[in-house]
Amino acid sequence: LTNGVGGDDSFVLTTPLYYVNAPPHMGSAYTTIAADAIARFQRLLEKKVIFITGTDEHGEKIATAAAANGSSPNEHCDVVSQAYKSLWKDLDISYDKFIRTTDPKHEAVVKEFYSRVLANGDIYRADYEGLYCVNCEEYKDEKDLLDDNCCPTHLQPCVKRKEDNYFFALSKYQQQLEEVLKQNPGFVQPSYRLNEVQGWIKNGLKDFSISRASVDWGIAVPNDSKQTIYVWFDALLGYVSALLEDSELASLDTAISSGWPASLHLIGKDILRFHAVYWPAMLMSAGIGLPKMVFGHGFLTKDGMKMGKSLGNTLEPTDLVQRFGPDAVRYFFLREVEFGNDGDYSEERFIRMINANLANTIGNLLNRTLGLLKKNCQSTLAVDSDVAADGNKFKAAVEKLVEKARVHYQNLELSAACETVLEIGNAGNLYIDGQAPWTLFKQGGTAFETAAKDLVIVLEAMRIISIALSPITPGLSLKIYSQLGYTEEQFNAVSWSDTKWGGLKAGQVMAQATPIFARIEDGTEAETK
Ligand code: MET
Repeated sequence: LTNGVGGDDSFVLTTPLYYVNAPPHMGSAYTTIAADAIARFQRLLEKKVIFITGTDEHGEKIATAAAANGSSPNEHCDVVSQAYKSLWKDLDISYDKFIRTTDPKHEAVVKEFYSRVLANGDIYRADYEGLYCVNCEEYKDEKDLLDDNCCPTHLQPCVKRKEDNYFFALSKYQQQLEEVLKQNPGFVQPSYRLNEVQGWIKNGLKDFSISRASVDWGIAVPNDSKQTIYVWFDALLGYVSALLEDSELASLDTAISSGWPASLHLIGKDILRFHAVYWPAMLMSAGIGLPKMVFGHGFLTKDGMKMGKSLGNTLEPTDLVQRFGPDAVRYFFLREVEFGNDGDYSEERFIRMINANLANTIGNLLNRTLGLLKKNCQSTLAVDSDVAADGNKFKAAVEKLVEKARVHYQNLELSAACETVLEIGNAGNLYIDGQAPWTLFKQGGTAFETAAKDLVIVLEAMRIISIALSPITPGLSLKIYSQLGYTEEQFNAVSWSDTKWGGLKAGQVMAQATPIFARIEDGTEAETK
C-alpha cells in the first residue's frame, strides 16, 4: 500500500505533547483516541509498538497559568499532567511512554541537541522585533494576521516584542525540505495538507528565534543562562527523549537508538508548520533521521459551532466519558469524523449512533444469538465454525469485509474501518433474520441441525467483529470475547491473523448471556456493564 504506514516490524507513533496551561480538552482527547486506535491496530499486526504521549510544560503561557492559580510552575505542571494521565486511563489509552518536558532526561537531550545544531553552524544571535502570539508561542507575519493584528487561531491581538535572541537558520534548509517532500509526498498526510506545507516552503523560509530572554520558565540555553530555549525547540524533542528508559544515560544517541525515527506524528492541523517544516529542518541540522509521516487531523465543532471557553460551549472529555463510558466516546468520534477532516459533535447524533451501532447492531445480535443457543443447545457450539460455514455466502461476505477493514485501518481511514466492521454486524442480523433459526429449532431433525450451525456462524462473525473493532472499542470487544467463552488472557493475546474464519470450535461453551452494551436512554447514562 503506497500511502499506508509501517512496513517494518516496529511502529513508533506520537500524539502532540500537550500544553499544561489548561486541563485537557476534547481536541486533545480526540487526537489521543485516534492515536490509540492506530497503536492498537499496529499491535494486532504484531508490530513492536511504542506509543508516545506526554505534556509540554515550559514557556510563558504555562508560567502565566501557574501564577494565575497561585501555584509554582512545578506544582501546576504536576497537577495538570496528572489530569492528562487520569483522562487517558478513563479513555482506555494504551500509551507506552508519557514524557514530560520537565523531565531531567528530556532537558539533557534538548541541551545536547542544541549544542549539536550550534556546532553545525545553524545558530546565531540577532535582534528581533515582531508580533508575538503567546497562545501559539510563535512570532507571526503581519500578513497572516486579522484586523488589529489578531491571531487567526486564537482571535486575540498579538503583541509587539523586541528581543535579542538566538536564531535557527531555517532558511538554509529550504531546498532540502523541498527535496524531502518531492521524494516523499506521503510525508505529510492527508494529501490535501501537503499543498499547504509546500506553499509555506515556496514562499520562503525565515530563520526563527529559538530562545527567549523574557521567559525564565524553560531550559537554559547552553552557555547563556540569561536565555531559555524556545518552547517549541524544546518540546518537539520530547518525541526523541521519550524513547529513553529512566535508567539509561540521557544521551541523544541512546534515545535515537531506542526506536527513532517515529513512524507517525499525529497532530491537529494547527501545529502542522512546526511538525512538517521546523522539526524536519532541526533534525537535518543535527544529523538525525526524519519521521516517516506527519498526519494533521481536523478540528471538532459542537452543534456546528467552534468550541471555546468564551463561547461557553466546550465539550468536556471527562464529562463525556463519565456519562457514556470510553467505548461510546471513542467509537463516536472515530466513526463520525472522516479522519483528517473537521467533524462535529451533537449529543443527539451521539446517542443515536451509539444506540444504533453498538447497542443494536452489535449488542442485540450477540444477545439474541446467545439466547437462542442457550435455549436450544445448552450454550454449547455443535460444530466447528469452519465446518458450519462450508460454502456459506455470509461467511464469504465476512471475509471480504474484514479484509476491507484491515486496509482502511492501514490507511488510517478510521471511520471507514468502523463502518466496515459494522457492516459485518448488519450482515449478521440479516443472516439470522433470513434463516430464522427460532423456527428451524422447532421443526427438529435436520432443520434443528441447520439452526445450530447458523448460530455457530453468527457467533464466529461476532468473534471476528470483536477483534476487528478492538482498536476502536477495546472494552466492548473484551466483553464480546468473554461472552464467547474466552478468558481475558486469550483476548489480550489475539492478533489480526485471528480474524481468519474458523476460530470457534465444537464444544466451546458460551458464557451466560448478559447485555454487553445498554442503550443510552435519551440524555441519560450509557452503562457498559
Ligand atoms: N504543546 C503543543 C500543543 O499542545 C504541542 C507540542 S508537540 C511537540 O499544541
